[in-house]
Amino acid sequence: VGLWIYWKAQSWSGPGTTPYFLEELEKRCFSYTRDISPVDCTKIVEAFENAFIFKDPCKITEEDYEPLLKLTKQSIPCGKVLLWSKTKAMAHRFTQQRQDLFTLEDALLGYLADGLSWCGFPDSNAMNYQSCPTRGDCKENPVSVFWDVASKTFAQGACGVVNVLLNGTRSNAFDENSTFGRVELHTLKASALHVWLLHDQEGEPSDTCSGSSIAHLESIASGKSMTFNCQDIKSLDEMRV
Ligand code: C8R
Repeated sequence: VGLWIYWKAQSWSGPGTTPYFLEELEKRCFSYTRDISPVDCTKIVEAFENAFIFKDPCKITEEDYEPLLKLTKQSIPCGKVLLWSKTKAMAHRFTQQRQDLFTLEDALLGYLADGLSWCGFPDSNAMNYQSCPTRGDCKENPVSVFWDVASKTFAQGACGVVNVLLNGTRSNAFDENSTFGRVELHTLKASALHVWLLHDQEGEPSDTCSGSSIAHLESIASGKSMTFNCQDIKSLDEMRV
């Protein structure tokens, strides 16, 4: 019973570290950088590991990821960034077809971490393969802090027209609490924001460009002196970027 209580006390509500986490990072790094010359994947994997190893998984800071960010810096041409919220698969399908357009997962940093889970312990160099904290357990966990700082860095680097693919089948297509609404939008320094609001082929849309959540987004964009545009679309084929 004592052991069970100890076990319960130690467990977080998210999935544990992905098996072979470091090997997976290394594999992804090599495959991404095959044709790019001066990238040191060993260094990159080390920097990733050092961000959370031997640390309390509820006390991770953006600074912990600084060395990794430095090693994976990339600049994306103006007008070629695609942000998304609640449309991950669609956004990636689109950038697969359009090799000149980039989501964060098409950049090295996002490519490395996409779909993975990771965390450690304060007093050991082991990784926790049993469970990792989610935002509900504690906000400053390795995965949440990573996506926040990666998204912030990605959005900061965007210039010209920034495209964002939002989900029109949700009642609030623009969600202030999403990474897009909470982090990316506020750090953008681009000149314009183009919203593509994707609806179902059939069925009534839940939210449209004339709805209140998009109006709210427009007011935030205007406050940042960004030109604003929104287009309701029923298929990715209508996305003319
Ligand atoms: N971005 C955020 N989160 C990301 C991500 C990414 O690129 N890639 C992955 N796998 N994740 P959501 P959002 C994971 O609610 O919150 C960037 C994280 O675990 O549908 O608005 C990207 O540039 C994260 O908690 O979208 C994009 O523009 C969820 O997926 C926004 O931020 C977030 O899924 C999307 O973030």
